[in-house]
Amino acid sequence: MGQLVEGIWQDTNTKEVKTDGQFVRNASQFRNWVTADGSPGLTGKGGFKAEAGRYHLYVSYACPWAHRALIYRSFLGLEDAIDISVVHPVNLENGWEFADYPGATPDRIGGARYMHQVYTRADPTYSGKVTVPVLWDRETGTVVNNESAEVIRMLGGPAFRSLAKNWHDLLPSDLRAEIDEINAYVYRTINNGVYRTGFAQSQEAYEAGVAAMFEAFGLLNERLCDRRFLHGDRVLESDLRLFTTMIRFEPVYYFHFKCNVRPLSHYSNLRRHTRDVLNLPKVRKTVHMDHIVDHYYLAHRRINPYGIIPAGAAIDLEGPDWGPVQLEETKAC
Ligand SMILES: N[C@@H](CCC(=O)N[C@@H](CS)C(=O)NCC(=O)O)C(=O)O
Repeated sequence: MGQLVEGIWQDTNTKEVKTDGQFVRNASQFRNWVTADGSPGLTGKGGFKAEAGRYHLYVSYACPWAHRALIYRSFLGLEDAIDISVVHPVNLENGWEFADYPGATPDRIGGARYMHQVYTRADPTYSGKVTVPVLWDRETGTVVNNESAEVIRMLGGPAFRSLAKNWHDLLPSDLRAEIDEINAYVYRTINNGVYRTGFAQSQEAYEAGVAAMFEAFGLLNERLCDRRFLHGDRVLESDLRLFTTMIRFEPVYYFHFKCNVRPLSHYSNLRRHTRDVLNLPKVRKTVHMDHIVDHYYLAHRRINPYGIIPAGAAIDLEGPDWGPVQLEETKAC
């Protein structure tokens, strides 16, 4: 997949697979925060004041982490305040690229051909992975933050509140501890768990990943017996973070990452939760299944060398299986 080494792109391994075959994700490096007055946020330096039209998001429609940011932008009505550039879904030896594909765009800030040029524009000696999403600041010409968990806290937090046309509190303070706890568990077992399973290079690492994931499916399925969303009757941050993985589960992770202990339909409340979130109109318009399917099956050549797309990946999001949930389908346990 490649990475930058002191500002030079190299098509080399990112060393995220350890000697025991376990995939361990590298930490994101740009960790500044946009704040209401430009003072420093939780980490990094200050100078990033929330202003309409100043910030830009680089995303892939395929990527579950970038999808978090896209959902926040749509859900909160930040489209006019924050514009986007969308990469081609198939990142090969040059990493993410701005190229022709339905829905993809040029680099709207600097006209780069590759995403790694966006990183070196921010830091000419950057070393590390070139990932999306990236929150870019036009004014200082740099990356503010490339960690999706923090980007969504910024977009949903006080800094952008006055710029959001449809502001909702997705992180109510009375539920904050519970949300943090669920997020950490879902990240470990599901969001990152699918990668831990799919990128495992030993039987033991694969089995550990898949066992933890399906145990989590069981627990969440039970939690969702008597409530529509993870914390009750309104969508909150943890629902949206769970969703970006679960919407990719049937078409991609089940086959491609061998997350196939049981079909998702076995976990009827969890599947219903995914449908419920999908059918929020502001969420549905952020889901681009063509980008998702092409990315995983065509870009991950090490685990799918011939780029064969399995027949079961053709999921019809417009069909009855993924339409709005009828009340009688919400089962109490
Ligand atoms: N921790 C990052 C992870 C982002 C990430 O890994 N994005 C993937 C796409 S799904 C990527 O850009 N990968 C390119 C690479 O690893 O070279 C976040 O959540 O923002």
